[in-house]
Amino acid sequence: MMAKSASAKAGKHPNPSAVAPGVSNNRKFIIAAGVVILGIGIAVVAAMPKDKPAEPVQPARAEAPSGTGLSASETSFNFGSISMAAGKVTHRFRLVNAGANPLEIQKIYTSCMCTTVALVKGVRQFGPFGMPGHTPIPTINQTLAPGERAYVEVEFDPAAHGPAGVGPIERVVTIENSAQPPLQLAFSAQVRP
Ligand SMILES: [Cu+2]
Repeated sequence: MMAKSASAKAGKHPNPSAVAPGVSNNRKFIIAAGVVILGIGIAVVAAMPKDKPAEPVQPARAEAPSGTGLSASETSFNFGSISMAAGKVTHRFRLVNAGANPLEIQKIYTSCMCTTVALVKGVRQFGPFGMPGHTPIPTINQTLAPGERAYVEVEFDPAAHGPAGVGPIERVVTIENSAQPPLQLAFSAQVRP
């Protein structure tokens, strides 16, 4: 029985003594193939983590996680190509209190004297305010109830820096608040004469 089944596996070799080397070679081949496959597997796994570390860079932006505190519709805005001759440009960022508790907007200000920012809450407007050190930045202490919205209206004067202001620009407005570290909203533009 044993010899018959062994010869069946070994194919053409009818002599049981000749079967043994063939089986042995098959095992060697299977082990060798297993080692190669394992090696490929290790190489693939070893290669994978190289791609992974790049990803955690993504969530570093200023946007608050939804459901906590002060959240903005966007954390940056691009005016695109704008002309000094065409004058000032404005953009509104929408704010919402995404937290469960009331929060206060304490101060808002800009990173440069060419930019002003105002808080628009319902029919009331606070500001425009400019850059600390250049203009006074008063405390406004405006409360936003949970779910309540407001707007931050930014105005940029591309001509404020004169001819030197041509080219790419980036400015930041800062919103100091009671819920979290200051929220920063950026805008950019390509200024042409
Ligand atoms: Cu400026």
